[in-house]
Amino acid sequence: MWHASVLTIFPDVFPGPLGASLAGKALTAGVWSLDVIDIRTFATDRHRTVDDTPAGGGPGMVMKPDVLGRALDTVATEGRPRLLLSPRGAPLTQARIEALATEPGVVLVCGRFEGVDERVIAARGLEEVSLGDYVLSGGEIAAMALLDACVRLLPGVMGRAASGEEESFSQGLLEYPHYTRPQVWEGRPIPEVLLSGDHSKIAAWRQAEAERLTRERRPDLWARHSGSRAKPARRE
Ligand code: JBK
Repeated sequence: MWHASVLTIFPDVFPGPLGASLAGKALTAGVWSLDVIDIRTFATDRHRTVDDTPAGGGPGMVMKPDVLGRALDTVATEGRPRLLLSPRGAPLTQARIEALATEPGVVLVCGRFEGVDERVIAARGLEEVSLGDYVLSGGEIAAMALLDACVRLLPGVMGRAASGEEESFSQGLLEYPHYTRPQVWEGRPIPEVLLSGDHSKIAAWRQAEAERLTRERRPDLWARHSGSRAKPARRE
């Protein structure tokens, strides 16, 4: 069974929204399992200290390597990658999520404070991965996002609806626009082609719309998509 271990100082926030979604049903159904490890239980002092001031000075606090190291050493990793959710990591992509979903599972470390002592990252082989270039107050929400993205790919979690979506994403394009009844809403009609019943015309329209949206909104994705299609090199 695909197995996730999450190390956090806020164990109560798990499974959080994962418990309500498809991922939650799959968890109950035994498609995957989740164990949440409270890092604080590995502190040894009276105050259960998990952080300390940064060496060299400066603002904020740093997660102590000894406490996190002990917590990690209780997790039977068994071929699962150990990931630290961190803005310093490589941005997660659908391709990486697909790879993680085919692993035996993941071990996720949620950082808090200004960071995690560099030595425990090195000593326990933590790979930093990021949700995006913005500041969160900790890795918990990022860990939930990663888990949601992986779990929906596990066999039997989603029906056919998912596969189509994935296909369009792995094509490297944004989704085409969607419509449903009523046929006219607040004076806005559904595009005529979608009511034509001409399936090849509909497919062509959707492809063109997906390409237009990607060009307009995500020039980065568009450059990769259009650059990756085998086009004869232009000679000048
Ligand atoms: C960020 O995964 N992240 O992107 C992440 C994790 C923890 C703190 C952060 O600020 N961006």
